Amino acid sequence: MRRKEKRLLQAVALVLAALVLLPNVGLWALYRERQPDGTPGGSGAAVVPAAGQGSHSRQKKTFFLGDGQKLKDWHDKDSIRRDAQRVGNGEQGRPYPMTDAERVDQAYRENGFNIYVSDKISLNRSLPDIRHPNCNSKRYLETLPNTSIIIPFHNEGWSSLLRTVHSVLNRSPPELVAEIVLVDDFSDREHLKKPLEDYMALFPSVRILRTKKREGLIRTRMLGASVATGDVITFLDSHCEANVNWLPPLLDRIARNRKTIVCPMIDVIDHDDFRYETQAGDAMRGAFDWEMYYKRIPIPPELQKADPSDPFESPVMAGGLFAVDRKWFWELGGYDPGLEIWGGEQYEISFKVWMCGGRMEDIPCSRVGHIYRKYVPYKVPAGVSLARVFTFTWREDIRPGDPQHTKKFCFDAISHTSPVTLYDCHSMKGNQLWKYRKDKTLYHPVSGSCMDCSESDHRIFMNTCNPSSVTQQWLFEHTNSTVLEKFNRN
Ligand code: LR7
Ligand code: MN
Repeated sequence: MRRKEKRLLQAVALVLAALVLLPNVGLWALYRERQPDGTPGGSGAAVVPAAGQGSHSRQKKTFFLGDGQKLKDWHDKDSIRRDAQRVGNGEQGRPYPMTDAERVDQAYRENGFNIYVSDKISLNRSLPDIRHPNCNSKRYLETLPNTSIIIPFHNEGWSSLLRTVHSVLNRSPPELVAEIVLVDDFSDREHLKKPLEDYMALFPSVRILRTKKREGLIRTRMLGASVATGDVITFLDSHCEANVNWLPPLLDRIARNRKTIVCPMIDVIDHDDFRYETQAGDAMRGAFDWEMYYKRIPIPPELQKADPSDPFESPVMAGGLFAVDRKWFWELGGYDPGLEIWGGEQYEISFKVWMCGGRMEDIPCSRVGHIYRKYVPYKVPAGVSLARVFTFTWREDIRPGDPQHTKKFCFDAISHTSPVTLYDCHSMKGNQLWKYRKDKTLYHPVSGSCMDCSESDHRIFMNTCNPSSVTQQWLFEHTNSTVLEKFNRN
């Protein structure tokens, strides 16, 4: 009887121990799954050197995650060494010494950046490694998903497009690049036709697709995504330069959690002299203002990572440069195909990923340069509206016109007796600030008067506030009563 009990106890203890300790099953696996971050992006903490490989060993070290997944140093040391030795125009991301002849307006006209300068810089130019020093010692999963790299373009410059492709081929482990898909959005420049096809024939991993009419960047990206064969799809703009070891840190995060969309840090390639540098303030979170304009705002101190080279969450992405698990992209419904030409899609995908149980991260150890144009060079077909796709209707200025608020005129008043005029909205309140009052008058704090309507000719002007005057009573339709009540209480 007692021996039987003892055996039973032993068996129970064994099962419990197995549950706790065995990799990939039981409590440990459960615990791992519940860590929202997974293990830190290949950083030292959860990593132990494999047995028998002392830290002084000169050979490539193998590292294991706690559950036996191997980690490796993905840096291509040879290519880094070769890059470091390069000299010449624009090498090491240095500014090209522009001459007056290159400074002319004509150089910018077709692309919004200086194509003369771009043409003078090697397609294989070297870039400065401006990553945080900790990135040098980060290890990523030895087995990573591969990716299709999708590059939409419309009338892109020859050298800027080719440099994008070259930088990807030069700085990505070949086994991780399933293909590069160039998707031409109905360009009409000659160099993007046969010459591009002949050139790219030299690179077996590059495919060219073309839309049948001008689709805009969103549907063009979707066309690329629809033919992609990689586990992951990575989108780039057509005037980018991938920096050292940019790809493994992105794919590693997706391998650990397939619902993570990851963005590299976007560096600035100057549109004049092509120097390569970080954006002002470098690591910031994505945000947007009341006009739906994309902004970058500092990370609050309490959310800053102990190691600034670790991935951090961002509410919205800049839009053009990111990697996403291919199946997850389609589970999210891709992009809304009704989005025209340019804009808005970065919010759509960002909102969807957060609302559907995914997450979005910026990856400081992955850096890609982007040419920020001086102006938009391409035409938007007639009849296509680029109106922002989302609007917030509650403001303290008043914008008459269509309900989408695409017209940017506001009611403006300059004095306590002046006519009410329409003026370009400046969003700085002041003369365009109106207060809704309980007595249904529209009060203008700057002039100290109310909006009035003349009974004879219906012109609108400012007048001393008189709540009992019928010509100062305004009917508010579609009001947000919660906001109004709160406002009136204060
Ligand atoms: O009709 C078009 N068809 C296209 O194929 C218009 C553009 N394009 C291509 C174009 O060649 C380029 O490769 O689409 C890509 C993006 O167009 P850009 O470079 O004119 O746009 P941008 O750099 O000003 O735009 C930023 O915001 C856009 C909003 O729709 C997209 O999300 C871009 O991808 C995005 N770029 C970035 O996020 C890079 C960082 C800049 C920022 C912010
Ligand atoms: Mn761009």
